[in-house]
Amino acid sequence: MPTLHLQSDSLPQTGDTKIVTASSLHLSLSQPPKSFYRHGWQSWSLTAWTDPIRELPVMKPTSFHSRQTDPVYARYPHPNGSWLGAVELEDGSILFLGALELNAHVAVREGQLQGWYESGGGEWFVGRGEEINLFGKYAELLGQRFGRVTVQEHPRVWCSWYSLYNNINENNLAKALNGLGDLPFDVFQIDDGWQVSTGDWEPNEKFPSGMEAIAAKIKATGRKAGLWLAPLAVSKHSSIYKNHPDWLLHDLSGKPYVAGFEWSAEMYALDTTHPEVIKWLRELIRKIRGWGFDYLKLDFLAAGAQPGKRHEDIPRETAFRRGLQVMREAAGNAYLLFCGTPILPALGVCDAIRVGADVANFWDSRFYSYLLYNQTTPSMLNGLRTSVNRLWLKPLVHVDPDVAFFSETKSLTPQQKRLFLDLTEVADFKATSDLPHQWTEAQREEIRRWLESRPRVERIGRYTFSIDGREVDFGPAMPLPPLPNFFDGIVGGILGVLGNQFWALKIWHWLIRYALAKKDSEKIA
Ligand code: 9PG
Repeated sequence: MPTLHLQSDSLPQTGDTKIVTASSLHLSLSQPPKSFYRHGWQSWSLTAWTDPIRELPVMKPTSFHSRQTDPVYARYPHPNGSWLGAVELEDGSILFLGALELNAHVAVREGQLQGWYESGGGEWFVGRGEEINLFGKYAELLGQRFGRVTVQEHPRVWCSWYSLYNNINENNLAKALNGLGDLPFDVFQIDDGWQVSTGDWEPNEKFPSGMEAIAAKIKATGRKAGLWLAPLAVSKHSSIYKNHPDWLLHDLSGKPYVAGFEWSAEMYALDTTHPEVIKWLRELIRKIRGWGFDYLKLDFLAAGAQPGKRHEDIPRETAFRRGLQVMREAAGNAYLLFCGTPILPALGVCDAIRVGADVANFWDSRFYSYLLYNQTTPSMLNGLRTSVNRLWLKPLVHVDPDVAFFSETKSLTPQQKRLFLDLTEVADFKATSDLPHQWTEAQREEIRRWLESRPRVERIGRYTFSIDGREVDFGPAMPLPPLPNFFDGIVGGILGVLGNQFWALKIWHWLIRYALAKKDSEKIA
C-alpha cells in the first residue's frame, strides 16, 4: 500500500472530512501549527495539547517506559501520539488525522502531520474544522468499526486501592463495607493485594475464608462484587514464569520481555497468540466469575500489547485485542473496567476504560513532573489532565477518571478536590476509596448528594463545561510543567540513571511500601 501525500490545497476545507486508505499519510501544513494534540497509548500515558514543534523531554526513568507509555515511541524525536493526532491552526480550526484500525501512530515532522500503520495499511479519517465536532465524528467512526458500550447505567464504585493500597485483608474490607451503610454505591471493588502473586490468582493468607465468601458478603449488601486482577502480567515469582516460559512474550533476542517492575521483581507479559494462554485466560475469568464477582477491573493490560516475538506473527495490538475478546466472552455479562490499557484495542470489548493516570491525595509531584518530566505517575493533576483530554471517548465507552477524595487531606485544597468532583460529573463516573469510618456526618451527606446527582452537563469549549448551569473550567490544570532548566536537567539526569538501576528501584519501592504501610496502619487502627 502506498504512502499518500496530501498538499494543503487537497486537504478538506473547513467543515469537510474524508476517509482515505493508505499505509502512511502525510498532510502538508501550509503554516506552523499552534499546538499538537498528542494521544497517549494506554490509560496512564500523557494526553494533552502540547508544543507542535519541539518534542517533550524523554520521560524518566526510562525503565518505566513499558508500563507507562508506548515503549516503541518513547524516544521518538518529534511530537507524536497513538492512532490519532491533531494540530491547531492559526484561525483556531484544527486539522485532524485519526486511524480507523489498530497499530497506527501519528506525528508532526517536516512541516507535515504524518500518520502510519506499523504493518500493512488501513483507513484514515481526515478532517479540518471545529475541534469538538471533529473529535465527535472520529468517535462515531470508531464506534462503527470497534463497537461501543451497551450498558447504560454508570456504576458508582467504592474501590480499596487509594486508602488501603496493598494492605487489604478480610477485616479491614469488611469494616469498609459495613461503613458504607446505605450510601448508594453500586459496586464494592477489591483492588490489588488479595492474590498470591501476579499470575497466581488465588487468595493469599490475608483472605483465609476465600474469595467466594467475601463476594457473597458484598452481594448481601445489594452491591456488585468487584475484583482487581492483572491477567496479562506475570511476576517472576509466579508459577507461570517457572512452569510455562513458552507462554511469555519474548524480545527479539529470545529472552522473556520485561514489561515492567513490580515491588521487588521483574514483571513479564503473556503472549495472547499462544493457544494455551488463551485457554488459561478463559479459565481464569470463569473461575473469578464462579467466585461470584461481577465487576472486574482488569489492570496492567498493556503488558499484552508490548512489542516482541509471539507464537503467531501478527501485529501486537491485533494479538492483544484477541486476548481481550476471549476475556470478554468468558466474563459474560460482568461489568469490565479496563485499566492500564491501550485505548483503541479496548473499544467495544469493555464497559469502561480508565482514561488517565492514577490520582493521589496530593496535587502534583515536583520530583516526577519537573525533575523526571514524567506526567504519568500518580497525582491528582496527572489524573485530571489526561482524563479531561480523553472526554471525547465518552460516546463510545464509560470513561473512568479515577477516584475522588472527600476525607481531610493535608495537601489537597478544597478547590482542587472540587475540580476533580466536577470532572466526575462531566465523565459521569463516580468512585472513591475513602475509608467510610473517617467521614464526618456532613461528608457522608455530601457523598450521598454526589452519588445521587445527575446534573445536566454541556460542553462549552475545549476545557469548559456547564454543570447544571454552573460554568467549570479545567483549563488552568492543563498546561504542562516548563521544560527543565540546566540545574533541574542535571539532577533529573542523575535521578533518571538511578531509576534505571534495579537495586535503586528496589530500595525506592521498599521505601514507598514502608511509608504506605505505616500510614495505613495508623488509619486502620
Ligand atoms: C494496583 C493499582 C491500582 C490503580 C491502577 C494501577 O508504574 N506505574 O506507572 C503505575 C501506574 C498505575 C498503577 C501502578 C503503577 O496503578 O491504575 O488503580 O489498581 O494499579 O496495583
